[in-house]
Amino acid sequence: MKRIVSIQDISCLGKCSLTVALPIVSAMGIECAILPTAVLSTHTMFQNFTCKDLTDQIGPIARHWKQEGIAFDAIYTGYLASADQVADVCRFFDAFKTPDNLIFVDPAMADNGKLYPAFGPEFPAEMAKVCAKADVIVPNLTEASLLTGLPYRTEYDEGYLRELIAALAELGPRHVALTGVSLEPGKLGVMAYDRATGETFTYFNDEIPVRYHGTGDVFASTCVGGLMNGLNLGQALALAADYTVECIRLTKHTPNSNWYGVEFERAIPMLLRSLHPEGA
Ligand code: PXL
Repeated sequence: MKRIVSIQDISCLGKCSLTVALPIVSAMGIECAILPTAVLSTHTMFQNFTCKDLTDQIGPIARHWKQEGIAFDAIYTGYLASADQVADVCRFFDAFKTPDNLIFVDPAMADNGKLYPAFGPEFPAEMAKVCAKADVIVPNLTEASLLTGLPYRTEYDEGYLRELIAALAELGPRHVALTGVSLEPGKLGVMAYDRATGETFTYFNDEIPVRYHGTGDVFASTCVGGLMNGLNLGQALALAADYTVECIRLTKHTPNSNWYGVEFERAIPMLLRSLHPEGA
């Protein structure tokens, strides 16, 4: 059985980060070890959230795992607690990277043109160091602009997306998948680029005009699960996009649900049917 480790926070309530990654990756038949970066009462869109930074646990946990001879098929990072934590996460990569495993980085730090409230202006440059070590990164447009210093635009053309992707690839990752992008009204999807082959991949669904917290984490977790099940990156991105859309479709009639995340649990049967169309 394949095993990954997911390095991100536990928001105790509000369906995002580890409370999304654990069930989705597990449902896809992959063991999901966790390295919590912080424990928060809720995600940071709620007022007055509590936060215990766990930076001082990363080194000791990594050392114990090394002593036990533990290895991972993928290391999947998301929301990090602080800029100080970046060096520890990079050291974790150096300790557990092998020629065969995958470093998957969701630089979860911003959306809708703004950094998340817990981060200061120095944070994107630190997150760029994490992205530099990745095989795959999955930023949204806001994160892409903060990582590269290019302007954030809500109206754009394909040239702008290609410029962002080229600048992100310059940071160092082999694959860049820009999420939440649109090239025609009513469609929303992903544009990916493979620096080694120069190939571009796009995948779009009909846009559902509602926004939920935590859908980036649903998308990233599904993509990692797909890759660990042997899908290529294009297939994994398409599966992740379809599942995320299905979660939104199932949630959109629930009143006041935006902050509480999508009802991803209800769409797990659809995810598994898509992952195993032959019924295995
Ligand atoms: O879904 C991204 C995320 C993860 N973890 C925490 C967050 C956010 C987004 O705001 O606040 C704590």
